[in-house]
Order: sequence, then structure tokens, then C-alpha cells
Amino acid sequence: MKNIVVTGGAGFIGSNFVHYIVNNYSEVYVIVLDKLTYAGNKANLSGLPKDRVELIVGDICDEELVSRVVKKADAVVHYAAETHNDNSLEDPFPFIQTNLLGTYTLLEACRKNDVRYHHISTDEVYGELPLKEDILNDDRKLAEKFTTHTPYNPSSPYSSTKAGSDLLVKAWVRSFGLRATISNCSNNYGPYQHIEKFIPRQITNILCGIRPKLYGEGMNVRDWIHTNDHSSAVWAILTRGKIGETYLIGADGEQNNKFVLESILELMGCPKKAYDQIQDRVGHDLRYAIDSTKLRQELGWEPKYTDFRAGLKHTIQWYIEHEGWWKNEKRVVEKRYKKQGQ
Ligand code: NAD
Ligand code: TDX
Repeated sequence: MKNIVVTGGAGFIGSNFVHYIVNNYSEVYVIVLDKLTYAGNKANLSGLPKDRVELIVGDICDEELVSRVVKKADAVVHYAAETHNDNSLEDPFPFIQTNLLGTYTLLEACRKNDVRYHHISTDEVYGELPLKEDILNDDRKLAEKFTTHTPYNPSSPYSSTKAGSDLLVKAWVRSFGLRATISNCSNNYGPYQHIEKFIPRQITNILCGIRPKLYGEGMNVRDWIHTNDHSSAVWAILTRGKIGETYLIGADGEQNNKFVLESILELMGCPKKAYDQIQDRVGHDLRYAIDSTKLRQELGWEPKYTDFRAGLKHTIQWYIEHEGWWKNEKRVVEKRYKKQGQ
């Protein structure tokens, strides 16, 4: 793996992956293909050596461009997507276009050029799980965590387009022998995450003197993983994963939103209850939880950043030190949320 194309490499998780490669694998050259939508930012790649990383600004739906870029690669790692559930509820079309048509365009380019492909996906394709306490009180033996055998049951336009893109990959493996793998990861946190997302939205709200916003009662559970652990898992799958397989990535980081928000407030020296409970997200998934046994047993992967409180503290510090990175965007994001009643 000498030449890797990373789509969406100027976004949150993609750029963290590019940093991870540059810091750990000196022989690898990375081409980032990114449209630089509102979620992409050149600054996420600043400081990286020019002889190791190249940014090509373009759309993954552009067949001619994609074919030209993919031809040069040993592998494509596909992160580019429209990623925010709330946006998908306002306007699903960009999700259909990038997540489905964009993935199709990449798959065709990899098939025609026999290039190894790794598909980045989400645990949201499986829909929601009941809360742990409800499983204990129910005798139907409900699933406790997502595994690769859990049926797909996506809830939002975002997760349904991610589910559709996963299915395209599976079909390209079976029908055309594409050398592909898929990973479905849980909620990431860490530096460079766009401030529309839960954790950075609340940190930057506090820094701007705005009261944090919790959807509903805040009992929804997310399985948090530090983005560096996601990167090491993707590298393990890309280099040692079995072709045609799906791996679930998670670090046993379940927390409900209320706990996460109150932890942020406490770590930032604010009263624990200094937030507003607001209108809930439509179709809001209750709980996600990943069983990553397969990845751990088959590939020997282990997460390193498992102290959530320490990770949160470090992330808060990053947003404090990088005000220039997010400040201009804050007004736009909050205006959009206000229009949506959130
Ligand atoms: P992000 O929104 O921060 O970044 C997405 C990137 O893709 C941006 O740089 C954007 O400019 C680029 N992009 C969007 N449309 C494009 C197009 N048509 N052509 C080229 N580039 C385009 O997203 P993220 O949170 O970093 O997520 C990255 C991937 O990881 C996505 O596939 C997402 O589904 C998946 N994922 C995210 C999480 C999470 O917690 N954020 C968890 C599991 C999986
Ligand atoms: O202001 C908020 N208040 C709030 O309570 C926001 C923005 C969110 N929330 C809640 C909704 C969710 O239960 O916090 C939780 C996390 O919300 P998001 O950051 O929007 O993430 P989520 O919807 O869980 O999806 C994320 O993880 C899986 C990513 O955005 C997806 O791209 C990924 O696939």
C-alpha cells in the first residue's frame, strides 16, 4: 500500500486518518479527494508534508475525475459523505447524490482498475437498540449490541443512504469480485469535528456564552470512540482484513447524551444543569452499541483512547485553542438550528 486515495480526507474522521497515516507509515503517499463542502476544510490538512499528502478538490460523483485519481492508487479508503442526520431531515437530496451515486462512481472506478477498496460506514445502518435496562426487563432475548449479523434497519435519510452504499459494496464484491472490505463504526469524537455535531456544538456554545442544547430528555445512548482508535482499526482492516468481510468498530464507550453534556459542563467549570432541553430529533434513534469482538479476535485490534473523560477534556482543550478554526462557522450553524427549532 504505497499510494492511497482518501475520499473526504478534509473532513473530520478522514483528516484524522490522514494525520494517522503520515505519523505512522512513512512509506505511504496519500491523495485526498474532497469536494470541500461546508464540512470539509483545507485547514484540517495544514502542516502535513507536501511530499506525503496531496489534496485534489473535486466531487466523487465526477466520473472522469474519479477514474483519473483512482487509476494512480493501490487502494481507496472512502470516507466522503453527507453525514449529519439533522441536515438529512431538512434536505435528503445531497445524501442521495453523494452517499449513493458517489459510492457507485468510486466502486465502478475501482472495479475497472482492479483497485482495493475500503468502505467507511456507520453503526446507524442497523437502526436502534433498546436501552440496557429495558433488555433486562424483557424476556424476548432482545439483541444487546450490533453484530455483523444484525439486520439493516436504518431510520433517517442519512443512515438509509449509508445502508444503501454498504449494499452496493457487497454486490460489487459478489458480482464483480471487487477487492473490498466494509467497516461500520460507532460515534466518533476528537479534534476537527464539525461544530454542527453534538460534542463540538455544546463545547463551542459554552465558549460563546450560549446555553447548550439537549434533544428531549437526553436518554439516547451513543457508543463513543476516539477518532484515533477508528483510524488504527481502519488501517488494520485495510492491510490485514479479509476481502468481502465487514468489521464493526467500537470501543465499548456507551454514554447517554445527558451524561456527556453534563460532563462537558463540569469539565468547563459550569454548573451541571446549565443547559436547555429542546425539541427532540424526528425519528431519533434510542441507542447504538457495537460488538467489536470479530475485529479484536481476527485482527488483534485494541482501542487505546478508552478514558472517555480524558478524551473529552483533550477535545475541549482543542476547541479552546483553535477558536479561529470554528468561530466564523458558529453563527451560520446556530442560525440553521434556530430555523429548525433546535
Ligand atoms: P464530515 O461531514 O466531517 O466530512 C465529510 C467530508 O466529505 C468533508 O470533507 C466533505 O467536504 C467531503 N465530501 C462530502 N461530499 C463530497 C463529495 N460529493 N465529493 C467529495 N467529497 C465530499 O464527516 P465525518 O464525520 O468525518 O464522517 C466521515 C465518514 O465516516 C462518513 O462516511 C460517515 O458516514 C462515517 N462515519 C462517521 C461517524 C461519526 O461519528 N462522525 C461514525 C461512523 C461512521
Ligand atoms: O445539539 C444537539 N443536541 C443533542 O442532544 C445535537 C447536534 C445532537 N444531540 C443528540 C442527538 C444524538 O442522540 O446527540 C447525539 C449525537 O448527535 P450527532 O452528533 O448529530 O450524531 P449522531 O446523530 O449520533 O450521528 C453521528 O454518529 C454516527 C454522526 O453524525 C454520523 O455521521 C455517524 O454515522
